[in-house]
Amino acid sequence: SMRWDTYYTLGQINTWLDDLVARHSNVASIIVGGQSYEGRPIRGVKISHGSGKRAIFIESGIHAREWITMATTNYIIDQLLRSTNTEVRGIAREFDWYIFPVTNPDGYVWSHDYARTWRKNRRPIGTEFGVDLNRNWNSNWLAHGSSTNPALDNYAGPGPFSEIETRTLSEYIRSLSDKIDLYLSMHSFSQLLLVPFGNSTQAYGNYHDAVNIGRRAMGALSVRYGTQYTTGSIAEAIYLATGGSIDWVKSALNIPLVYCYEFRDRGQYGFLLPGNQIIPNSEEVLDSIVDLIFQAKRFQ
Ligand code: 0X9
Ligand code: ZN
Repeated sequence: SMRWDTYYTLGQINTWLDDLVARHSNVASIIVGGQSYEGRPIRGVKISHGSGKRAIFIESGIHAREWITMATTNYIIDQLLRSTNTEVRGIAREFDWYIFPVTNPDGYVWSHDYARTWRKNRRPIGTEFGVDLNRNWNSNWLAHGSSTNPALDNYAGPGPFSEIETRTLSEYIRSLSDKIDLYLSMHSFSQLLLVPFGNSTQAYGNYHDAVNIGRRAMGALSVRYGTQYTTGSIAEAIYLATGGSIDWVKSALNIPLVYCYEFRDRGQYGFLLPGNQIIPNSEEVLDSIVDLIFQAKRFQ
């Protein structure tokens, strides 16, 4: 079984996930949400305690170096299947869960084997490598916080959805869009909870509800260890940045509640968050998801 004080390689995650799903085959199955440039499947797990339920979608690890996101998402999968806590068991049963811990598998492998702080995928572009998969979605593509220079970390790619990872995953998400109530995109670091959009600070549709629900959920997150998160739109809380997954999910698919987490810490360790923070980070994030769902039910 999984050790939660160390970061797993892609191979270790796959083996662990296969084993976990085999032991819970009545409710869990391996799903494939897309493909990578180097030919790896984007593997995930579906947890379902019965048909006809609304869905929650978790996308994590789109940035290769943000290792705490893959680890935390794995912990969430583990708890949804094995927790004895009443609330966690409740949310596990109430929704169909579609969870993808490593949406950029090529980049994750590269960050383990050759370059710990690699962010992008691994497609060769001339003499350079990699497109920022969180600038490549077809929502205000290239408008802000994105580069046309393939040498840079925020290179948006030659066009919207030019990358097989974003193209295949977005089609998979679209195929489920009618049933998704909540979409979560997991990143690190800075301790933020972001709502769309990345191109303007203007409020939209249910912006105020989304922010209020998010703020209360970050209150729930802080209870266990005192960790403070800031909630706001991408544009107001960090920087203008377009072509990200949550903007596309919100604008193209109209999913009601859409958030991007930026996990621990606030920069002391940054992307190199020590393994002994995997459990506390995961516990507080799961606390916040329980609260988000509790609120979202009242909101609908
Ligand atoms: O810049 C990003 O892609 C994210 N921050 S990170 O440090 N993890 O790279 C923020 C993404 C916000 N979401 C969108 N722009 N849609
Ligand atoms: Zn990121």
